[in-house]
Amino acid sequence: MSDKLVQLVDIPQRGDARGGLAVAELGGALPFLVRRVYWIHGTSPGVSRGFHAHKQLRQLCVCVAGSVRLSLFDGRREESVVLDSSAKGLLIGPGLWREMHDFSPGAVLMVFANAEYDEADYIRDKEAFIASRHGA
Ligand code: T46
Repeated sequence: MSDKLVQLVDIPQRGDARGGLAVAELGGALPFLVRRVYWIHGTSPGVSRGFHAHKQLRQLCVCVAGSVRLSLFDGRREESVVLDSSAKGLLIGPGLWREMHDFSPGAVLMVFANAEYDEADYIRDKEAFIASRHGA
């Protein structure tokens, strides 16, 4: 079994001579029912985003244009994953501090989530997040 904090999954490619077509389907790349989709775009060079954890939310992140680096932290270990292909998705479960860095010009990060937006699901204080992970 993998000890990775997050899981990279293949997004099936169904393109042909006309161009690309990528599919995220329940039971395929998507292991949960999607209740919300949002996309992050137009992030200025040098700007980082995220800096929070989710208590319950599950997400599949696909960089459909350009590239971005995601940093994940479980309170002890940190992992960094560069997303630069619409053929790869990053599954992020709850309880991980996430930051997004190094957006390329024109980058678009599409996020499929298993719940509606709920600010109460966010932990935006890193010290509080670390304390919660260490049972404090
Ligand atoms: C995450 C990373 C990967 C809404 O009103 N509805 C929404 O569905 C979302 C996602 C955000 N918002 C509001 C809340 C804030 O006032 O939009 C504003 C920006 O959200 P936030 O600062 O959380 O955005 P990011 O880019 O730091 O983080 C986002 C997601 O919020 C978050 O779930 O895991 O992308």
